[in-house]
Amino acid sequence: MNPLAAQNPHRRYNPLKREWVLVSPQRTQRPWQGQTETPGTPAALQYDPTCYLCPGNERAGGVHNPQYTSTFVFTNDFSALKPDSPHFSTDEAGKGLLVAEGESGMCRVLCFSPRHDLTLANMAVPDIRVVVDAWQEQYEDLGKRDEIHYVQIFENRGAMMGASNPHPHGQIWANHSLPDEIVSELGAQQQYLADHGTNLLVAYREMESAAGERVVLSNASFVVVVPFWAVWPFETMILPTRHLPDLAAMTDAERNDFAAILQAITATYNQVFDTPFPYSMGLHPRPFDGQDHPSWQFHVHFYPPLLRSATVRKFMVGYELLGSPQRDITPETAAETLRQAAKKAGKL
Ligand code: H2U
Ligand code: ZN
Repeated sequence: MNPLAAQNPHRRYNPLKREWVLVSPQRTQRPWQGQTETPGTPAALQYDPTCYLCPGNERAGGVHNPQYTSTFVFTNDFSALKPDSPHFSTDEAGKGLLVAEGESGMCRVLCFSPRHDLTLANMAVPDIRVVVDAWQEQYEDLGKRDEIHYVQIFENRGAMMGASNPHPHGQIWANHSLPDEIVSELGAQQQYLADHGTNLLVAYREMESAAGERVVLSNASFVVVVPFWAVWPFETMILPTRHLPDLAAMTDAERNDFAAILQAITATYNQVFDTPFPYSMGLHPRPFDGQDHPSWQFHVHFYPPLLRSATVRKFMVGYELLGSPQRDITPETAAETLRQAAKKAGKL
């Protein structure tokens, strides 16, 4: 990394979204008298009679969960998408200004464990492997439907990220049109392959492994890096060590390694400020639209909001809404902090 970048304002290019982020390392000492958050506390009960995700309990609408003993998936009772939603397209007066399209799809909730008090960070790796298998089943089950072209698997962790419940769970939204993030990542990866004859994220992972300064964790099949272009203070990506389009293409050993790296990075996050670390996390497999997408590389994004302590979060406001995203601590400094946390967590 150019030493000038460690001390001076600069912008970094995100080749995966073809956007820029402003980095202002000289700003990390500024005082904070603004909003503080209540740090998350771990759930204390193994079974919570008031939790709508615990086994046997009643959900909205009066359905009872089964006495599940492993993972459990159900259709979201408040789905944002419906499978039978009509397809239509409107463009008022043909001016391209008032454009709308019908959108169909399905939303599901996946409980990672019957235990209310667990999280990915303190689940056993073989139990996370069961979650990985459930994700893969969902990816294929939803993706193979004609009306589904993308399967977005994600987890909101912690009240700060809008998670409605501490019970370990994630969501799956599957829909007909490709979401904007996917359109943007797909376009960039296709263009990169056309221009360079190599996969963007495969080449990027190789560079990061060789440089080492932004690598947080790794195992035989996956590497966790703070992306060179990270926007959130402790943002990370999980990248495979070989070209891997989606979950279905993972070998048995890779699924175990994927489970292990998920456990390691979430446990690492919890050590950064010694608090349950909130985040939004999501899997980005290739679109499931009948095309091959040779340019696409499977990856995972972690977007945690915390900035300098358990109670001070980063806000995406002002210049970030009106100009471009901005960060203070450099990705290299964040990676060093995360490596220290990984050591504390016994993962390095
Ligand atoms: P989040 O914690 O990420 O919000 O996910 C929980 C989901 O569970 C949320 O999308 C659904 C909400 O719609 N839900 C049900 O499907 N049934 C319920 O009884 C409550 C919540
Ligand atoms: Zn529960």
